[in-house]
Amino acid sequence: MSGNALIISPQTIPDRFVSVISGLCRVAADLSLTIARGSLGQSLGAAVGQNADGDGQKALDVLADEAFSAVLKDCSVRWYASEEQEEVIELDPSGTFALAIDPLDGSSNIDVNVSIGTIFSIYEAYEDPIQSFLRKASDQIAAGYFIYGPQTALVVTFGAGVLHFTLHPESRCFELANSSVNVPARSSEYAINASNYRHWSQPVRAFIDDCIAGSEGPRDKEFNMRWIASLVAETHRIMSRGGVFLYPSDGRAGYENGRLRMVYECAPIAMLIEQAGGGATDGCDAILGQSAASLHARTPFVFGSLEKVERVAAYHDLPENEVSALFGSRGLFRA
Ligand code: AFP
Repeated sequence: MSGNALIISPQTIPDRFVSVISGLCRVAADLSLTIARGSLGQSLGAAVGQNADGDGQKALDVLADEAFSAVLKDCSVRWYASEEQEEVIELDPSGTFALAIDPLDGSSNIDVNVSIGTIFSIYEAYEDPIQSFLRKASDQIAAGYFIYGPQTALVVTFGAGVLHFTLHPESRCFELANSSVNVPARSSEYAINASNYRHWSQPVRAFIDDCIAGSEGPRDKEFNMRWIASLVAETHRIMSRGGVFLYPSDGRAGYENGRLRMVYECAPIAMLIEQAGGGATDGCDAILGQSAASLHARTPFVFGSLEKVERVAAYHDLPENEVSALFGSRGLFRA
């Protein structure tokens, strides 16, 4: 664990969050070194079991969860909800925060040197542990992610815009890189796991069909596609150059509500994206207006440049005959 060196400029963080953000940064700075050592250290991508929901757990998932929960005991966090823990854990009975976390997102990329991340969400703690998290996503008082890539960075919001910090490789401090991150309004990039095409609903297929049709279809312009399979890396790209990300519900067993988790993946990303001027929905309705039915509940997730997210919702409003039509006869979006 890093010493007590200054890890982030306290004047850039609202006073009440300095302790919890500094604690998160200390663990993230150490994780970035552990990840950078790759196979020179312990086997980070080794399968070590399953989490509460039956998802495969990698060594780094468990290591990250243990490191964050240990540090957050001293950061005014009363309730700790993690993708790697079945139930909510009480860390500090006198704490004021309820913190939800995906300690290590993108596990399938650990062994192939692709960017991975940590996602966190902070609420005021209620007396009741589970109700502290099963509430409107708009109740969040802070949200952020760490991305462990060519740079290690923290992107965080406290409800008044989005801040971007970069971990300085020599000083090991997170230094402010951008005090006002905004999602570019215009982009020609979409992100979706296209191998699931046959499982998607018709509106999602129609939206992607029209992107693929490019300048020969109703969108009348060319598009590019990306899929990294690390939500944090997709988010960081969209924060930087716009675009739209889709992980819709699909016909596969267990994917009726998509793959991504409401409490510790979609709600925090939605807060960040909306604070940066973008949009975040379940395909139709804003994520921030919704609450999870259970701690590990999944939700379909569409986020990015506002105009793109609104267009995806519009495809869901198309009449059946239009959304099923080949792009040439799609009424709403004829060029
Ligand atoms: P893992 O952490 O299990 O690798 O899942 C990562 C993730 O939750 C999210 O970060 C990706 O966007 C998404 O799953 C990738 O899902 P597919 O593997 O189905 O493309």
